[in-house]
Amino acid sequence: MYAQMVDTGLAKVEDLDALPPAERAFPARIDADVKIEPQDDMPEAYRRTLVRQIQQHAHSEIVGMLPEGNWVTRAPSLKRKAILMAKIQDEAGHGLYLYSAAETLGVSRDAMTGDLLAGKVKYSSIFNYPTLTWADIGAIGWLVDGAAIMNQIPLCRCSYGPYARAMIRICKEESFHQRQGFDIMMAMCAGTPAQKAMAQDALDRWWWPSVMMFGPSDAQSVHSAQSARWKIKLLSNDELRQRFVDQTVPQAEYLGLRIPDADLAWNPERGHYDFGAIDWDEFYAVIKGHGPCNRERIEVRRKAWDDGAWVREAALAHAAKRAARTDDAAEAA
Ligand code: FAQ
Repeated sequence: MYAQMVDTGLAKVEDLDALPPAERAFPARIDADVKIEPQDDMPEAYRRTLVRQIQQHAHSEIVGMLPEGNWVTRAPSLKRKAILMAKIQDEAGHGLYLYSAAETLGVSRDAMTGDLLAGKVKYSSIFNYPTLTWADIGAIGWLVDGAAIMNQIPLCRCSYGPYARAMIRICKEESFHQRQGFDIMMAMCAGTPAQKAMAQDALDRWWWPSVMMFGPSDAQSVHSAQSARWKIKLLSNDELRQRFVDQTVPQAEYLGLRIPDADLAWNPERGHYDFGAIDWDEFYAVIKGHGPCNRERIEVRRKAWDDGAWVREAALAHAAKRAARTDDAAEAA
């Protein structure tokens, strides 16, 4: 549903003639939509930007499993439990594709995890909010996966090959996730008044954090201009946010739910919904580590990393033994 609907927004990059000849090759490739591959020459700043964004994205997928994992044991039926477990497993897979894509840029997974645990890199603000009721699982699928798809479809066409290719499969799976969330919301909205009230409460709490997920306004976004020039970003934070609002409002109407924004109104001149002011103080507090669940999320990741140390050690020892056996066999032959 979603994956096919999002315009990828490719744009021209810059005036190549204005650059010294030695610096034209890279932007010319970008301009011609030739993918940049790991072995290609690339400006160091391009590499660093990708490492930052892709690892932040990977960490988000992994940390994003935690709010939902909280509900595996409490899902209301066996079927819902199985669906939720499959979704959470998908998110783990997304994290792995993305860590692998970042590794092609010469950064190790250990280093990326170290940076996350040391608070040097971010993960998505949205995963610092708690999941209080089952309806929150519906709201996450509907809104958070819906917002993630809106942002990620253009990334399938971004300039870095391994990232773009990883995003194709991720987007297909996110489409399924969005539908399962909407399905939970439909069931709750067609249920008892108490269930519908629970769905409304989840929308009330998840709406604004979902709108914030797209990042700061274009005027405040520090990386956007350069990332757009490199075709890492094909649509701006505000463009994507507007598309998300436009697409989601009719869905809320279909569910019979009210979006918690008194200023939300269709603007026929713009052909878009106008919406109210975003609480940027809240956004910046959350990304600086002061959201409701930041500390808890990092503690869980740290424990998982520490508890898994013996598995990594065993896997390395096993790989070393196998390599030694292969060498011995080659020498004997
Ligand atoms: N949260 O200059 P910009 C998902 C930071 S996946 C935290 O605009 P940029 C799947 C930004 O890093 C969700 N930090 O930055 C799922 C920068 O700080 P830095 C993740 C944020 O990179 C669903 C500073 O603010 N998706 O949900 C956020 O050009 C359900 C200035 O911002 C991706 O990562 C934020 N929301 O644009 C899983 C997509 N926004 O790094 C489980 C790929 C901004 O200088 C369950 N990433 N910041 O310290 C992107 O598209 C971009 O990186 C943006 C930010 C759009 C997120």
